[in-house]
Amino acid sequence: MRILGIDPGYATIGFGLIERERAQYRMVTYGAITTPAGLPLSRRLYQIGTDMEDLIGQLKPDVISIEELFFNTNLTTGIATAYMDSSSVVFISCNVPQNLIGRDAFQEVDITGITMPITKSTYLVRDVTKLADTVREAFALARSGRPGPVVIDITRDVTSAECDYEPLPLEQHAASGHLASLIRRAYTSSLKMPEADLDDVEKLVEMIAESQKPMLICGGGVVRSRAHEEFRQFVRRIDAPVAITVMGGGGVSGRDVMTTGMIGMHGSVASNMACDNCDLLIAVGCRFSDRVALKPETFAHQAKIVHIDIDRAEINKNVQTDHHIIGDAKQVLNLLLERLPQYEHKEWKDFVLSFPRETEYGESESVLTPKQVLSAIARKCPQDSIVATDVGQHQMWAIQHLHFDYPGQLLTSGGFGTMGFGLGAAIGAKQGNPDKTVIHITGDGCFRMNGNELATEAYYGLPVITVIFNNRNLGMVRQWQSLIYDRRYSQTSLENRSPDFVKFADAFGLKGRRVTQPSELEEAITEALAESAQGRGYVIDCAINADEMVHPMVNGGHHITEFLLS
Ligand SMILES: Cc1ncc(C[n+]2csc(CCOP(=O)(O)OP(=O)(O)O)c2C)c(N)n1
Ligand SMILES: [Mg+2]
Repeated sequence: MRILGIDPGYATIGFGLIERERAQYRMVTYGAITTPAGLPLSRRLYQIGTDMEDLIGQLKPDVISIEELFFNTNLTTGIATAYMDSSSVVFISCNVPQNLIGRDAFQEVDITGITMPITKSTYLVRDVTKLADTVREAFALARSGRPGPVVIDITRDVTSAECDYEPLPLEQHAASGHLASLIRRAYTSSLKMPEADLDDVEKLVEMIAESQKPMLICGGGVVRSRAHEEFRQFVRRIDAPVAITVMGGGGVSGRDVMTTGMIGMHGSVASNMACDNCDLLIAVGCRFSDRVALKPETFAHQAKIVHIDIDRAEINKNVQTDHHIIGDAKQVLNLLLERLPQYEHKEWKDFVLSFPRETEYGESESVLTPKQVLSAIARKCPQDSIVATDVGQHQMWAIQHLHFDYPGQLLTSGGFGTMGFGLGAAIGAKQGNPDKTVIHITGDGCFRMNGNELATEAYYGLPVITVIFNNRNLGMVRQWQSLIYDRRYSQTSLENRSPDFVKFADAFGLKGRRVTQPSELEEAITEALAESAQGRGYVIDCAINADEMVHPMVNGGHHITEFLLS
């Protein structure tokens, strides 16, 4: 942080380094190993640490993660998660002394080689005089253009070497050292924010004028660029319905009357029908993943498709488009807003909004349903609570039924689908947002992966309300086995294999409650909120039916309105 010339933001660090910090790691870590609360934060398991950093990264950029030797490989899942969801995280790893590099020394691993395909860039620092420059460059790279992870691997001798360096305030980094020449030479490099082409903007203005049935997709780029206000105005100005991708949650309020909910595999009928019938589809900061553009050849087949994205490499990658604008979502939307008159598309909107935006699941007084759990959370918890999810059916239910109002309110692993992401994410979110209630929505499968991080939560007093959707199954996989594989269930049942989650919480000194009836929900949430206000986490284990499914569902590779379930 000193090298970066900024206040300690968010930093986590492995145990070993904390111990060695004073003696050896001054250059890298001096003043950096503290959270805003002045806490050094260590984690029990290194992979979950990367999720924490990713999450803090989703909330605020510039996260630093420092690891040592044999933990390096444990970072890879977290790095891939950050890469797929464009989180700006700098990972600093420590390798063997440079005279041992390439000799298969104890715990040596070529981490820069391993992580090259899942980072924006990697650095191996063998010379302490290059360290300051490298750190500045790595942070600039992680933050700039399309955000993403960067790895700096430092040989052990460098971590204990000393040299003089010139502290530079953040504003001067771009003009210093190697970074300055990189930026000078950059043409389209991610170090340079692309400037939107005004002709491209004008062309889209014309296309909007010609459209009778426009539709928008709000992607993760809107969230990353914090362009939610501009996006809201854009929606109003062209009077178009908006579908939201998983990563776009909070880019436009899920409560907004113009939103049709999620699009794609588990998209709402309204979103998927709108996509199928629109004459102009404008996707902002979305990469048309296979979960959205399930069958690219027929995706939005009646529409001209326009892609607004910061990353040129995304254009025409998954879906063939008719027009594109390269640029940061906020900048492009502002340029559009300056040029666009007010439109009205009442008939089209009425048509789209006549389809269901949310699945109506039956309510029951005796059996707990996922919708009842989520409705109780929405009713009882503050509206601005941060929600971190794991991966599976519970993730889809949460995204479908909880409505997110601002960027960073939903924290989830979209691109990589990393089971076990949620708890680290939630702890990271609480650390960065001590005044907000943080809810961790998880499944019985995911919670088993990193549940031991309750220790971190309890030790540092970072209270998270964990809500387990306990269907005694790897439910999402079971759903596929039910619907696509003719009920040939294999390796998805966790029946009689799970711990008692309430006792599990108790083992970490946290309270919990098992809920089997709808009537017990409110009391459990009330108690959880009271515990959370006292700085203690809480676990609610909700027993739901194993046969609950995520509706709607379109099978991968199929046309977007070919619903297996509606
Ligand atoms: C590390 C990892 N392993 C496997 C998968 C495949 N997978 C996706 S969802 C899922 C089931 C998750 O089970 P659970 O946490 O109980 O959630 P549920 O679907 O039951 O709500 C699995 C196995 C994955 N995404 N990540
Ligand atoms: Mg489950």
